Amino acid sequence: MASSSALAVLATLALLLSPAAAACPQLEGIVRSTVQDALRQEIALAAGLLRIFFHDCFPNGCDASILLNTTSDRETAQGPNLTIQPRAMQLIETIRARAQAACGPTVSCADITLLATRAAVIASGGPWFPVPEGNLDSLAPAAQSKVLELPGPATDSVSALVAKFATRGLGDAADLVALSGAHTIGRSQCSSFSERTKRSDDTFSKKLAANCTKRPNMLQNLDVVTPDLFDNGYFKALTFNQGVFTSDMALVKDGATKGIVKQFADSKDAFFQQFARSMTKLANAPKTDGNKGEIRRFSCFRTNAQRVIETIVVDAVAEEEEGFVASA
Ligand SMILES: *[C@@H]1O[C@H](CO)[C@@H](O)[C@H](O)[C@H]1NC(C)=O
Ligand SMILES: *[C@@H]1O[C@H](CO)[C@@H](O)[C@H](O)[C@H]1NC(C)=O
Ligand SMILES: CC(=O)N[C@H]1CO[C@H](CO)[C@@H](O)[C@@H]1O
Repeated sequence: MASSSALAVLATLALLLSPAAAACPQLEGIVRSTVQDALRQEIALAAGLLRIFFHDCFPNGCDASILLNTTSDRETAQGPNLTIQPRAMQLIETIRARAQAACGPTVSCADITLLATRAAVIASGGPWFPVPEGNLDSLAPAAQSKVLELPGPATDSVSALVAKFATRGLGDAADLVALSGAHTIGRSQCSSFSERTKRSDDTFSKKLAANCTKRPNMLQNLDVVTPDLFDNGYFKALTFNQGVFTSDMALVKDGATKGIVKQFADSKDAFFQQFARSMTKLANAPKTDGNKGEIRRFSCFRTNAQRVIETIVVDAVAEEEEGFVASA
């Protein structure tokens, strides 16, 4: 009796804590093993997932709108998009297919994006953080005006960045500094920091420029201390003036943020605590029209309606072709 009511309490707690886990008990294991296997093949996928998480949640809340890629208004064709990795997008879709095979269409691509990003942070050595579940998948890409509000690597000053982040519920300078700490496992194309290397002539900038001249398509590590490990090496590098982006260097120069950079360089725990808080805030970024949408059932890359239209078109073409063959 006592134990069955204890079980009931536990079951209720589990429901409260995690609706997705209740709908699909295998989900967590599927996410963890798929992400770990993928990172063993290609460690840069962790940075790719973080990038997708950020670019999905910042414009209009976490709704997997960035993954929709069949129409010309897709977000990956707009603005600051060059660092969205197709293979990281594919990893999210692979998890969706596996979760759906195990549990039916119970988990959205938006939730999978959050869970996969957290799994990648943990697999790289970083902290766990709570994420909201039950996010629905959007029926269309986010408006271009919202996508263009994403911060760029080169152009924004610290005060402009803090103001931008504040519009998404991330109003503390510590949020900006901690989320920039995702660069601890980040990679970048040369074009994203050519501005910085053109304007500076210190040894580090010269080395960056020389590497890019030699191999223009290389991916530069953003944490030059411990590139594959989620730790506070990025902040240590900043204190040696070895930040790759102009916006990285600005953090260690600006009065509003340099003390926080120093604090995180000195204490991995301080960084992890703030990073976890800020990631949860970003995962709860505002959605203009509330939590509206669907659970994508066929692919994270298209809405269910698009799939139905495509199927009708394909069937119609197939019938026409059959008719053609029959009459030939
Ligand atoms: C959408 O993205 C996936 C993953 O990158 C890719 O495999 C697919 O070809 C893309 N589809 C279109 C229409 O661009
Ligand atoms: C430039 O390339 C060399 C050789 O790959 C590498 O060891 C070095 O760390 C790179 N420099 C920077 C600043 O990343
Ligand atoms: C990878 C990708 O889709 N890049 C696009 C980013 O957006 C610009 C326009 O802003 C396009 O020209 C690129 O093709």
